[in-house]
This record gives sequence, C-alpha cells and structure tokens, in this order.
Amino acid sequence: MQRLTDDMRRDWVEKGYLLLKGALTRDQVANYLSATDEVVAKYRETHPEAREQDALNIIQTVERSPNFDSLIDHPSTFGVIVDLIGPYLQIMGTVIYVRYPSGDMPFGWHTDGGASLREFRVAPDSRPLNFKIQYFLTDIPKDNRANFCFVPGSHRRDFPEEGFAKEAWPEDGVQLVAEAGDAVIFTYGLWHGVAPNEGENIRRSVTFRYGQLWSRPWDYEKAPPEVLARMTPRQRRLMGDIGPNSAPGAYYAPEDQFDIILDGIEQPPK
Ligand SMILES: O=C(O)CCC(=O)C(=O)O
Repeated sequence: MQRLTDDMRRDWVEKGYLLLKGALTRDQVANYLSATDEVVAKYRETHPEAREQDALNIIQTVERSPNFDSLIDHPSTFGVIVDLIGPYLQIMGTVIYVRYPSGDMPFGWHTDGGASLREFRVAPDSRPLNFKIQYFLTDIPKDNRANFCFVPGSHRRDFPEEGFAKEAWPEDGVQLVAEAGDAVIFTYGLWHGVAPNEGENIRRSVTFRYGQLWSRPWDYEKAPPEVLARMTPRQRRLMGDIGPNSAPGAYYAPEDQFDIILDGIEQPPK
C-alpha cells in the first residue's frame, strides 16, 4: 500500500495537491468507466432536462452503483489518504464528472466549500479539514481537453473577493495533463477549475471527498422524513434538510440559507 512520503508531505503543504500517477490499473479504469457510463445513461433517462452538451456533476455515486464501492478505500490511494487526514475520516460526498467537448470552461475558478470554508486556512502541520481525490477515467493528453486546472500553492493565499471573470486565467494557473488511472488529491482551498474541451473525447472522472468525522457529510445523514415533517423550515435546515437542490454546492451555500436561518435575526458579524 502506497503511504505518504516526506516529499509528498512537503508537496502537500507547499502546493496543496498530490498527483498519484497510475493509481488505477487499466482493468480497473475500464470497469469504473463502464460503471460511470451506465450511471450517466440512467441519469439522462431520469433527467431529460439535462442538455446533451452540458457538463454533468452526478452526486451520490456509491448509491447509484455498487461498482464504485472499491474506490472508498482503494488499496493504492487509501494509505496516502489516511496519512494525510488521519484515522477519524469519512466520505463526505462522491461525484461523477462528465465534460463534453466545448469551447468554454465548464467550471470557472473556485475553491471548494465556497466563501466560508476557504477562510479556514489551517496551519501547515495541521490535519486537513477535508479534501477531494479525483480519479481520471479517460486520458487528458494535452491542454484544453477539459483538464483539471489549478494554481499550485494558492491554498495559502486569499482567493480574490470578486472571483475571476469567465475564462480569466490566474497567474501561475496550470492545466493538469493526466492519463486514465491517475488520481489527484487536492485541498479545498486550492484555486481550481476546468479547462475547455477542444478535443473530441468526453472527459470522465470520479471524485471522492473525505473529511474529518466531526464535520457534516455531503451526501447523507439527515433526520428521517417523519422527524423533519414536524419541524419549522429553520429546524429542518439545522437538521440537515437543504431543500430540493441536491447539487454539492447547495450543501454549503443553499440559496435561501440567509432567509431560513436568519428569519427575524440580525445578520451576525463576519
Ligand atoms: O475536474 C473537474 O472536472 C472538476 C473539478 C472541480 O472543479 C471540483 O472538483 O470542484
């Protein structure tokens, strides 16, 4: 089992990401890719509103197919994951990414967890609060093939308050060239986005987000419906009901969060 080396730890602290080359074998990639395509086909059947060319982020991967179970603690990555985050860990969310050919960036520059989480910049020797590992299931042979983009070391800097204009490119931003089977672990504060896909292939990957056991999962763990049914909207929100928008972003920034939580209460100081 691959474990975290001193060099990897130094890279993690300084750059905010780790590239694990060849984390999955070719056979494993083929199996996960075929499971991904099945999930996507089923998703399209049940979501006819999803337009053919739109990038997809399909959450709750493990619930949709048992074929991803082995990624929860995959032998070639789990040692590194545990060494980084410690033994009190959990899966906080899983997402299949599908990036179709398009001249636009499907996702602009951002950090994970929105404006709130990126303000928590833990000390370099601290355990991370959470991070994602992204397994690439298709080759990304050169720039502008829906590459995962990031700014090495940006997790140690303030993300610009006004964000980045569409297609704007931060200084020192790079595009990751990767082979199917490679994986990248990146911390929530790393500035990242997705390059346009000027090729002909559909880029597919799957992401698992790990977090400390004390923090709230993304995909599950809310009070049962019969408990929620008797509550006020604020109580339901506090008990984990984020409303009908189940996209990953809605877990940390539901659009109606201020209305629901601050109903009748003055906004707290920042
Ligand atoms: O690489 C991708 O397609 C998406 C990466 C990303 O923006 C994310 O995981 O938040």
